[in-house]
Amino acid sequence: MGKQIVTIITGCGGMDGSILTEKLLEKGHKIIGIDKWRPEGFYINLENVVDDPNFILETGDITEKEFMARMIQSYKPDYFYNLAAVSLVPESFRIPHRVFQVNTLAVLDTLELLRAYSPITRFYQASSSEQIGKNEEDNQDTDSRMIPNSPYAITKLASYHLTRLYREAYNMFCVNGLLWNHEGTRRGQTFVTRKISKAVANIAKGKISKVSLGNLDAKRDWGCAEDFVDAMILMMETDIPDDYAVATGETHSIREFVEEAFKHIGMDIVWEGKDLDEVGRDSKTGIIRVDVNSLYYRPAEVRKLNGDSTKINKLLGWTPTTKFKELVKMMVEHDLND
Ligand code: F7E
Repeated sequence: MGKQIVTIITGCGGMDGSILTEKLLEKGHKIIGIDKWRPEGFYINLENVVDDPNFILETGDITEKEFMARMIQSYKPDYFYNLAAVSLVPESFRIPHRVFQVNTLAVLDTLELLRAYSPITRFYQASSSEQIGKNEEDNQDTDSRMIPNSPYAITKLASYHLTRLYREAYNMFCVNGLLWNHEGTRRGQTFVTRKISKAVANIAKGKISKVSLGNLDAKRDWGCAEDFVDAMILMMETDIPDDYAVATGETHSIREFVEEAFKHIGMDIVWEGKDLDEVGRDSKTGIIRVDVNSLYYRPAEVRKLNGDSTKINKLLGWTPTTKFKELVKMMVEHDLND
């Protein structure tokens, strides 16, 4: 039997981190999961793996260099997936300095530590379609002009280039997964898709009467987290390190997501009014089920994202299995049964 593969995953308790942990445990890896300390019982997404003998949870903060040095020096991982981040875009307008520390400086420190102590480790950086920002062209990919439009996007763009540079300058195996929005039943409820699916389910259960949202006209290319995690693994297991765009190629507005989600509880939403006065009513009863609250507007918005994953499809054979309609259905049904 060969040596067991050792993999560090930062942000292992998040949506992507927990899915990746499960998939790599199935492949026989020993997983060192790094996440911030949280009160006992809070790692809901890790329920399936906490008792696995091949899973070690290391609580700590990726901005603490001594902690990260200890992780890298003691485990000397074969693979390092950096999925930890402040990932909610509005948060980056509120606490930009902290977001730079987590999303950029910690990445720089990690790359430096790997270069010094474990240069053969393969490194994955969770890059983001938000980096494309104000560039609204169709079929965006890694070659698109990047015009980041939030502190979050700027931190991710800096880390994207650091990752590319360490690959080119030091010949390290460093890859960027430029991932468009990806969602699922483990998605946090502050992100718009899960906020909607959860609210629709709670409306059906009679727990709440409506959901309040921000910009209904922003468009996103939403894929399924499980598919996108498969893409990460492919990028890390191929021979040549590179950067890849991962998207479904379909783009839909928040408004369309709302309409599609309500259909699953038998409601058709009809819109009336404009901007902050817009509401969505149940077509049968006239009851307001959606309204708009300026609280959820951002100081600067990314209006349209639409990715093109031709490169990863051609080179690594990746293709999305779940697109918009199935994704909405899966999320609403899950929340209805919750
Ligand atoms: O917003 C609009 C909002 O927060 C999507 C992160 O994973 O994907 C994600 O970033 C859109 C925006 O995701 C609400 O203005 C309307 O236009 O679900 P979101 P995001 O900002 O696109 C990228 C790829 C990442 O890398 C990020 O880490 O929906 N919107 N009303 C709303 N958004 C939220 N959160 N809440 C609302 O009530």
